[in-house]
Amino acid sequence: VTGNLRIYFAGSIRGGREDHALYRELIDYLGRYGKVLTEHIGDAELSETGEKDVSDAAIFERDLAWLRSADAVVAEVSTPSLGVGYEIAVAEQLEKPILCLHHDVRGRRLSSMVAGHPGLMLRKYSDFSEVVEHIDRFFESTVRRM
Ligand code: 6K6
Repeated sequence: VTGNLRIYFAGSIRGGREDHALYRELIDYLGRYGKVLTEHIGDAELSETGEKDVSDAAIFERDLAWLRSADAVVAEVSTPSLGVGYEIAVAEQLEKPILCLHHDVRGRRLSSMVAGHPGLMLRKYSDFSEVVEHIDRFFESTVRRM
């Protein structure tokens, strides 16, 4: 697996920031496979209100351009987020390899639109070593074959 992929990481912003530290760790780990285009998602300073000087329209435009240019998409879906759900659907239309990661500890049930999708690669994990295995397998099998 090469280390120079373009990776789009999706994680909740306005859906809630309680997992931001986890996003940071995932983004750091993904760095071994390439460039994570959306590094700001792990930023502790980024609140639910978000980057003050950037308009919603500018964010949408920038994020869709990144998504189009990405070699792979990794979505952390544990905190429900309209933006993450939308990005998964767009990535699917663009035929990108997508890995959805669900932290299986809080008892909050995942949307049927993700949990029930037969063609979506969804992996549950309960600790960091498990999530890392899912990521490694995704890049070693799925992404490399694309
Ligand atoms: C600027 C102004 C207000 O908020 C900001 C910063 N916001 C964002 N910056 C970058 N990407 C964003 C921002 N808001 C949403 N996204 C994209 O949607 C990210 O790629 C996330 O994966 C996803 C989060 O969606 P919500 O619905 O939880 O916000």
